[in-house]
Amino acid sequence: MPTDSDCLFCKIVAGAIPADTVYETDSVLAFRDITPRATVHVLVIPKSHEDTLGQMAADHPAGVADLFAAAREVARLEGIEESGYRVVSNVGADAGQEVFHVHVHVLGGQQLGPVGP
Ligand code: IU
Repeated sequence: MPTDSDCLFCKIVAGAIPADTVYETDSVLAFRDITPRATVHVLVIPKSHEDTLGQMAADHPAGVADLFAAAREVARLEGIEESGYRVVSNVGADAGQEVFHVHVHVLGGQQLGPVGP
């Protein structure tokens, strides 16, 4: 499995940095964001390192499908599947991507504002 020794999320996958895991499969890990921006704020990441969702969509589209399936499962486990939730990924600098290991944010548990800048 490709890893990047300098990557924070690869270190979480390896267990070298602790995380509050809420869901895990062979290919995906979901854990609570350390700075939650909503009542529920969980990050879903592939265990295999890729920098951005855009790159992953080009290189490994089946893995992108796995991420979204896991996001739905996180929503079910967190009890927000019926009330609604947001799945969002920042891709690159203008979007404000801080960690260059693919992740989708699962946000919910409250009324969310409009998507925008
Ligand atoms: P972004 O889409 O790359 O901006 O999101 C990165 C997220 O990773 C952000 O919401 C951080 O709060 C979160 N995070 C984390 O959960 N644990 C960490 O140790 C670090 C960042 I650094």
